[in-house]
Amino acid sequence: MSRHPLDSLSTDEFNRTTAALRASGDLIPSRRFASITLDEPAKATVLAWREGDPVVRRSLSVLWDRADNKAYEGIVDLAESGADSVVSFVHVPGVTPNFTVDEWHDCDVAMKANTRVVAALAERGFTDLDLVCIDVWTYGYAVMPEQWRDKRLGWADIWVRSTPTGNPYANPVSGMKLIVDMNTMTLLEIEYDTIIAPPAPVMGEYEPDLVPGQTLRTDVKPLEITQPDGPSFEVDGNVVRWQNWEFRLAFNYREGPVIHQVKYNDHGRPRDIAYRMSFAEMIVPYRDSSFDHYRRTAYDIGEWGIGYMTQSLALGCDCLGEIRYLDAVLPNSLGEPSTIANAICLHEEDNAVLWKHVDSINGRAEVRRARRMVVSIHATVANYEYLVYWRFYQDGNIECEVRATGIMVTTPLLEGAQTPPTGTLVDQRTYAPFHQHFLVARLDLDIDGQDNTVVEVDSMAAPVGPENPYGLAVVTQATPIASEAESGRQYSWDTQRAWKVTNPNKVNAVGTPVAYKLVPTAAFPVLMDPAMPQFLRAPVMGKTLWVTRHHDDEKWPCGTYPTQSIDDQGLTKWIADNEPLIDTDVVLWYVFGIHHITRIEDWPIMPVDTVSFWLKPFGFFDRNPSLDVPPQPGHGGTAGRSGGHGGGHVGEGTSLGTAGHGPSCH
Ligand SMILES: [Cu+2]
Repeated sequence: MSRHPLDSLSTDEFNRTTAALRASGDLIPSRRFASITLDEPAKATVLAWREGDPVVRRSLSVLWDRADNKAYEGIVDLAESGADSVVSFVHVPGVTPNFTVDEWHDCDVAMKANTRVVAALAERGFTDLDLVCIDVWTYGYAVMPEQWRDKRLGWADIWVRSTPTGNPYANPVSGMKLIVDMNTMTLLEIEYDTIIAPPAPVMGEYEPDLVPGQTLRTDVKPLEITQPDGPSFEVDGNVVRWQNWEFRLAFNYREGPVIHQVKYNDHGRPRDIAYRMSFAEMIVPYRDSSFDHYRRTAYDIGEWGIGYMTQSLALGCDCLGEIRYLDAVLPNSLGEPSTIANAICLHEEDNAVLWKHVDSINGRAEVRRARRMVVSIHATVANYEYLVYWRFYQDGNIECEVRATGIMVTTPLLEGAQTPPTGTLVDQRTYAPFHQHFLVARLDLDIDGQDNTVVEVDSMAAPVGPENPYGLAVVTQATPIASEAESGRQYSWDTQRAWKVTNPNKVNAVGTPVAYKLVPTAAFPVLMDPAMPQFLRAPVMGKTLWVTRHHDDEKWPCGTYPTQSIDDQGLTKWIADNEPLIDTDVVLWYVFGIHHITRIEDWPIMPVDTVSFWLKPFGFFDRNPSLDVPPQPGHGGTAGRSGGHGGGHVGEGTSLGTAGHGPSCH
């Protein structure tokens, strides 16, 4: 039952898609599905749609043929009558669709059954294949062996765990890569380094019973989060409503969660903020040219799909408190759907103080606690995990946080060898190479409607002169990003640069255009020659922010098919026509992530590295929009007597703990 044009495909719709393609003769036994997803209706169509209108449902399938490696795109119309039809089925020349989870597992099985692989491992002393993990990756075209560039080609690392439940990524089999034809699952070659370091004596375990001498802390007391009356949000189909916010959730194999039609109810008036927000690409170049790592540039969204990698979440472990979960449904490579139970976590969190002031004269304290609404997923991409949190705040802020955890890739060194300058020594004779995780957030913001202008705002010191005799004046300079020729903006620490998405047609109470500000945190430079092959595939990495004019078909900044790509078929192509960007429907592409200079403390499992960016109202509201947040009922305490400017002390010489039960905080 479809209720809205943006609802993700259901189990039934996946099944009907494969049935229609089989009936039409397009799904022959040699073909596999790289993906099936909602053929998302055009933005204009969705915005014109009203409750009760007919819902057009179409699926988009990407298939490839394992017999001849050709790729196809198929559109199936999922008619309300049930009379489904294949609208189109076309060969897409010269592209390689994303790799699938099925192939990752099939490759592991096939290589362990290969006599050459078994013999090569035995030669190194590895005879228990149950301890071996074959971890297949994809390539960029330029680093693929020339003779196999026409193949669906994988290259595989080999890892060996120390015990059956040990860290699968603790012990690399260094200097040896398997080159695999992924269509036939045949081994084409074993590539060897010229000099091979023997396994290093590492302690790579994190499960307590495997860590020698590990005892667990005994001073962690229970911490319960309860909401006796339930959470303050409601989930209505795929729509979430909470504290003036409303948005619609979707999920697909590639982006994972997609947040649509974000609105804020401003005193009874629902106001648009975003049409669609998601992660459009992730590029992880390893910045180490050694044999083990030069191929290692991962596109976890375009090559694999973080939707496919999304894990079921466990209450009390992954999420704490009063949780509502949404399931996700995705197909395997045969087109058969299955459900990821508890894929998306929805919950409220306390986030300390929202606003506060203590009146120094009369001692009155007014304080509000902050809450945020969180939408989160966890994706496991082989050795790494990415935890994604979209957070909505009571003051109109939106925060997008990503936490990286999991296991770093490591390499053994030869006895007595220096650690290369491209990595950090993390254990005995073992280093972890530097790498970067570039995430590209696609932010189709609509600030009070679609006609918006992006303005780059720099802070600068005004010249010293009669108007500014002490050189104290700081001014801001706002420069509109006028057309796509000016797309590709760089963060500037020196000017504390930020970008505002303004609606020049709508003003706030003081007469300035309403806006939201993109606060550019977690940005870092690519540090790569733009003529190099991995840069040519993903020039999006080279700038902090790109702005484009909205087009429904512009979703993937490194191209629809970045797997085995030579060069960019995305952003740089879209901006080549230099479309105007003033007072029009703009899309922001924010590039952020983790510049991972590896640490010893990241071994053997990384405590989360946390990065985020913010979207903050900037003249969107007429004043602090959270004045209406009620005080905490029945609790609180006075702040004690204030000691003047910023120097207050709490309580009166008693312990801090006794100050809490005085008069209420309102
Ligand atoms: Cu990392």
